[in-house]
Amino acid sequence: MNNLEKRILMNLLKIRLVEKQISERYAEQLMRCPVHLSLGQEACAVGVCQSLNIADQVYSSHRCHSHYLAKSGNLKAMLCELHGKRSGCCGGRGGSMHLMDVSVGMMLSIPIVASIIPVAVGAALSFKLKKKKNIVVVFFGDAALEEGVYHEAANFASIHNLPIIFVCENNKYSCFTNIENRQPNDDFTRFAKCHKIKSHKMSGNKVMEIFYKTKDIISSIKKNPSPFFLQLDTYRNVEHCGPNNDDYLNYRNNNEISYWLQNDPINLYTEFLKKKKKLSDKTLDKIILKLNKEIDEAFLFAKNDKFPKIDTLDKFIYAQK
Ligand SMILES: Cc1ncc(C[n+]2csc(CCOP(=O)(O)OP(=O)(O)O)c2C)c(N)n1
Repeated sequence: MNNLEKRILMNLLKIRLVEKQISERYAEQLMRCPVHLSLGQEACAVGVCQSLNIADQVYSSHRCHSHYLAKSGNLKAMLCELHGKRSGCCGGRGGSMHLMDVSVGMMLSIPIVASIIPVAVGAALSFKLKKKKNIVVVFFGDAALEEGVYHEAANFASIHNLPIIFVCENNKYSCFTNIENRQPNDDFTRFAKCHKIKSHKMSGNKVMEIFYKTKDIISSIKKNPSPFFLQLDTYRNVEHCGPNNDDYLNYRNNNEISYWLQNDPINLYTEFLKKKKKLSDKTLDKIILKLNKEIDEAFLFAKNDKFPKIDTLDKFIYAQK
């Protein structure tokens, strides 16, 4: 395994293992915020973020754990945030849907569907005005395209040739409603073409392909600044919101579920490495053990951290000067 392949593997596994532990520990009720897990969607975050520099910026939505971790967000600060604790990345006030770590370019996550998109476009405008060569990436789900503000922001980005990649993680569902009941087809590149934005639709479960595609997009944006729309088709393995499985509600059929589980992004990648004789089961077990140790320590840290002080309740409501 070369360094890049190893980094990608570590990132994929870290997101998977952190979220597995969140779902296993959730019933203890120490984490009291809702959680929208990215299990099954990890390759989108890792493939895109591995192509970015630290000064490139990422913006995200309610399903932001994978983006935060893929952009190297601090794990302890994330888990403290989920526990509502003082050392959380938002001081314990935001919870799972408000992850940010400005020190590594993970700028902001907002759960109001699509509302992050114009904020990210504003950041791209700022890069342009300051003549910086960096890129903004905004991650959102397929339902965000059904909000008018996506179109307003995309139009602005196109007119002003802004250095932004719109990454749509299409997991086919807006909560429980399938895309077939919401749209005439699932090719969302049409929502880019109408704004004269270049676009591409591909699998969101093949991490290396996403990585190389994003690299190409970035080098083209750096030569000739303009927005790009990337549609990544993927699937969430668990319920829309929460740590459990809600397939007993029958809004997803068994064939569909088993197709996507057979195409799990992490299995696809580990199988690829094993086939090339770059990864053995023993090495994989070792990596998992090491990551789980780091994750256990971070959970313990979060558990032992203090809650915010009550007299700070009305602080931070408005930006501090
Ligand atoms: C403006 C707005 N409307 C409704 C909601 C409630 N809501 C939360 S998540 C969600 C579905 C989002 O689906 P998508 O954007 O495809 O992302 P996914 O959850 O599939 O990752 C909805 C409707 C919301 N948060 N904001």
